[in-house]
Amino acid sequence: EKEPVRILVTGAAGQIGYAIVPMIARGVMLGPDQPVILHLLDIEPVAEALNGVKMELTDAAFPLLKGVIATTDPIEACMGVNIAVMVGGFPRKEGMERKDVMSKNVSIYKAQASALEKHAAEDCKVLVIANPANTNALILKEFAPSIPEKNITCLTRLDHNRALGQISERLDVQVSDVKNVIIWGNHSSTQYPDVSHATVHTSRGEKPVRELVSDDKWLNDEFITTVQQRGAAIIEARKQSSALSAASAACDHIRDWVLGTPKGTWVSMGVYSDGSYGIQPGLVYSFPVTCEKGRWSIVQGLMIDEFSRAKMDATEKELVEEKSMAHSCLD
Ligand code: NAX
Repeated sequence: EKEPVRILVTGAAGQIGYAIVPMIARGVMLGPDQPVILHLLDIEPVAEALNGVKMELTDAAFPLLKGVIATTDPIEACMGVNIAVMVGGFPRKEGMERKDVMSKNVSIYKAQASALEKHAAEDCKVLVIANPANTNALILKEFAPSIPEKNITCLTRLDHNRALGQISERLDVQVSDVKNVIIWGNHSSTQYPDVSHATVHTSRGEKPVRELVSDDKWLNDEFITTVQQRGAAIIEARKQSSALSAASAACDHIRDWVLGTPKGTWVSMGVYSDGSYGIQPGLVYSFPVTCEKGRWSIVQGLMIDEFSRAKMDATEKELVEEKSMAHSCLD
């Protein structure tokens, strides 16, 4: 039997936490033959609820689950973890300015960066989900200088999966037959869901989405805004933000990162920019990536037309602004 992998979930008493821990314990994230030990972190006011989650994990008797640590101490939570899924954060409440939310989250990510840097396993892979996800990941990177920048990512896979879902509904094809959409930039409403290189598997081979959906107006307009605004549409419908789809996307993100992307397929991940596609280095920006042997690399050489360029630049600009806002919160 394989050695168990230690997985930290912060914000584990919250909505996404409640959805993701059973997925991890069932092997959805790392496969059906990989034992896991869950490290659950949340804050003191919800310590009792966190303990309730631990009780339910015991009651579910998951064969792959070899242990659960539920704690409000970030150091204990980070000890020896191989994977860190950072869901914990301060939500935006009515009447709060963007800067106030930023300030709360930046200080959380600064503190947790140090705990991870000091106590996580060497080569720990980090996925930041809590918003502002890209900028929280950037702060974590800046305050954990000994963690390789390649190991710090943020979640845009939910947006990626939403784009696949929209194309599949529009063309009435299986979602598993659609691939290679791209989410560029920020996990926010400025993100750019791009179908320029996306294809659908058909009985006549791989066909470009742009050929099958001949309605350019829909692709360049409604499709993009639907994906950008999907989070708000879920809140409107459910009166709570996306949780099961976010948890599922987080499992997809880690699974593909650790176990590799299928040949000929790429996925979207928020990663530290190396200047690819003219995006300024020093931002956590979502790119198309392939993964192999636990390492991601940005897909190179895709043709970018003027329409795409403008949208990629707009979301880059927002990330530059978020970065400077985050730094000004730390001053
Ligand atoms: P919840 O408010 O249900 O859960 C958040 C949990 O974090 C709470 O239990 C809270 O006590 C805990 N927390 C707060 N400060 C903490 C700290 N310092 N250390 C540890 N835990 C702490 O929110 P939920 O719906 O689960 O969403 C979590 C985060 O994911 C939010 O920031 C949300 O905006 C973000 N999302 C990001 C998505 C993405 O695609 N990147 C999509 C889904 C989601 O909206």
